[in-house]
Amino acid sequence: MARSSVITHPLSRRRLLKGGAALGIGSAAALGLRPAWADPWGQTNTYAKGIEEGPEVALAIRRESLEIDGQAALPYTINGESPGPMIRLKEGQDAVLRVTNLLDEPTSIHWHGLILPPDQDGVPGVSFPGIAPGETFTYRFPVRQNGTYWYHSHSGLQEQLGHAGPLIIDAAEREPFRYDREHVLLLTDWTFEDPMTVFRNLKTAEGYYNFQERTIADFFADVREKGFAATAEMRGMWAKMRMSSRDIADVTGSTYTYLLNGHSPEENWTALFKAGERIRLRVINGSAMSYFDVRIPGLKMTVVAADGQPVQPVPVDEFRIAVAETYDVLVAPEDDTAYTIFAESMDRSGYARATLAPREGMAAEIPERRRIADRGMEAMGAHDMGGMDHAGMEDMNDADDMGSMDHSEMEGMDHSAMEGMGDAGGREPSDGEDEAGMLAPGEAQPGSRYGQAGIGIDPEARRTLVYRDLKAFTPWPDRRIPGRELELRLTGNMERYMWSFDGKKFSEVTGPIHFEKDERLRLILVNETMMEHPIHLHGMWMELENGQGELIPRKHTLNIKPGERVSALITADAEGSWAFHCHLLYHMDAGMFRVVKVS
Ligand SMILES: [Cu+2]
Repeated sequence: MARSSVITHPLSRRRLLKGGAALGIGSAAALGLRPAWADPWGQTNTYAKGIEEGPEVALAIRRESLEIDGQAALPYTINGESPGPMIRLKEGQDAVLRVTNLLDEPTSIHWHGLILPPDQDGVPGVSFPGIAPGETFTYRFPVRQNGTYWYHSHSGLQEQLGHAGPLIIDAAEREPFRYDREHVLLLTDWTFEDPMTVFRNLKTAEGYYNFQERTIADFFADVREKGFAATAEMRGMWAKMRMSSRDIADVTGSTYTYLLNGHSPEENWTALFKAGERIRLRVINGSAMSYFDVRIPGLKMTVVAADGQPVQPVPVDEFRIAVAETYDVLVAPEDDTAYTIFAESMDRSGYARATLAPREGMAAEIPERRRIADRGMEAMGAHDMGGMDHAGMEDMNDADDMGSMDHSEMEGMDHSAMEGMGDAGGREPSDGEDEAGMLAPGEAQPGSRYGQAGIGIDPEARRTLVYRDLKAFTPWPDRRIPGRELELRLTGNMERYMWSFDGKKFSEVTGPIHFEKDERLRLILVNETMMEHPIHLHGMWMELENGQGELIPRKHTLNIKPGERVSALITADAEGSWAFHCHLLYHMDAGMFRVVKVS
C-alpha cells in the first residue's frame, strides 16, 4: 500500500483522472447542460444542491449512479442529489415532510437539532419503526426555532454515503445581526469504499486508515530531544493504552475525499459575492467521522451562531467544527478578489475547499497544510494532571478573565456573580455548592478545557474559536438550579474498536437513561478515551456550562476532548424516548449510543 500518499497529497492519483471529468463538464456546458451547482447567481448559489421550500416538502430517497469528484459513485440521493437539497422552513410553520423510500432497504431521516415531538424525530427503534422500502412516511411538526441545522439518515451507515443535507429555518423575528447575502457550506467525508468494509477494517486492524504512526526514527529524535528515560516512559504509556500518539482520527484522508457542498477541492465550488457585502456563511459539519478546522485566509470571520442558536459575536481567524455541529459566521470582503474557504481535516490528512469570489472561475492560493499533530501529554489534558484543573490554570493567563486572582481565594464565594455574569438571583454564596456539593450553574467543571481549541491548533498562530467564547444573548428561560447530577463516562477500546458509555455498549445495557419529566439536571460527561467525541442529545437542548454563568450557550452537540470533563444543564421537558450518542458514525454503530427516556 502506498503509505506515503496520505501525507503528501491524497488527491494526486485522482488529479490524473480529473482531465476527463473536466472535459465532461465542459462539453455539458457547451450543450447548455450545465450542472445546477455551476449556476453562479440566484438561489442555487446559496447552496450547491438545490432548495426545497417548506412548509410542505416531498423527498425521495434513492441509491443511484452519480459522479463524485469526477469518478463513478453510488451514493444515496435525496431528490436526485447527494448530499441532498437544502430544506428551507420558517419559524412558526407547521412542517409536513413526506419521505418516500425508493431503496430496497429501510431508511429514515432525523432532523438534527430540532425540538419536536418524539415520534417525529426519525430514529428507527427509538422514535418510530423506520421507513420500509416503497413506503412514504409523513413527518409533521411545528417549527418552533430558527437557525442553521441539518438532516440525515439514522439507519445503518447510510449517512456515510451522502444521505444528509442542510436544514435552514428562517427566523420569525429579526435576528441579532444583519447580512446581505448568505451561503450554506455543508462539509462531508465521502468514501468510494463500502461503509461496511470501512467498519470491518476498523474492527479488524487498529489504525487501518492511520498511516501516520510514529516510526523508529521519530523515537530517536525524541531521545535526542527529551532523553531516553522520558521517551521510553512516554512510549510505554502509549503502548499500555493501546493507542498510537497519532490516532487523531480513525478514518482518514486515505479513504476519504472531503467535500464541500458535495464538491471536491479540485472541483472548487464557488460562492459568489460583491465587494462590500456582508455575507453569512452557514457552516454545517455533516461528516460521518471528520472534524474540520475552517478558515478563510485574508478574512476575519465573526461567529454569530452555534448549533443554530445566536451567540454574542466572536471575531476569529479560524474555528474547529466537530462532527454534527453548525456555526454561522459573517464575513465582509472589501476587495474584488478571490478567497479560499479552507476546511482542513483535524488529522491533517486532507481538506475540503471552496472559493469565495466576485466572479466565477477565480481561485485564491490554497494554504499549506499543517503538520500532523501528536497527542502528547498536553492533549491528554486532565488525565495526566492528577486532578489538576488545567482549564483553571489556563484561565489565569487570560487577560479578559480574572487576571491574577486566585480561584482558591474564592472558595465558597459565588463565582458567577464574581465574574460579572449577572445576578445569580441574589442567592446566598453557599447555595448549591455546599449543600449539594455542586458547582454554581454555568460554572466550568474542573477538568474542562474550554479555553483550548484542541489538538493541532497553535493558539499563537491565529485567533481560534474556543468553547469558552460562546456566550448567549440572554439567559435561557429555565433558571432553576439543577436538582441532580448525572455522570456518564465516555469509554472505548481502540484496539477492538469498541465504543461505549460507562464501559457498556448499547447492546449490553438493560434499559434507558431516565430523566424525570420537567426536572432540571446537570449531565457531566467524562471522556476517558484518547479521542474527541461529539456527543448529541435528541429532543432537548444542552446548556454547555462553559463558565459564562447565566449566559452559557445552548447546543445540540458537544465536543468532548480527550481526558476532558464537561457538563451541561438540561431541562427535561420533552416526554418520550430520545437517542443520545456519539455522532462519529462508526462509534455510534460500535455501541456509543443510549436511549434517554423522559417520563
Ligand atoms: Cu465517539
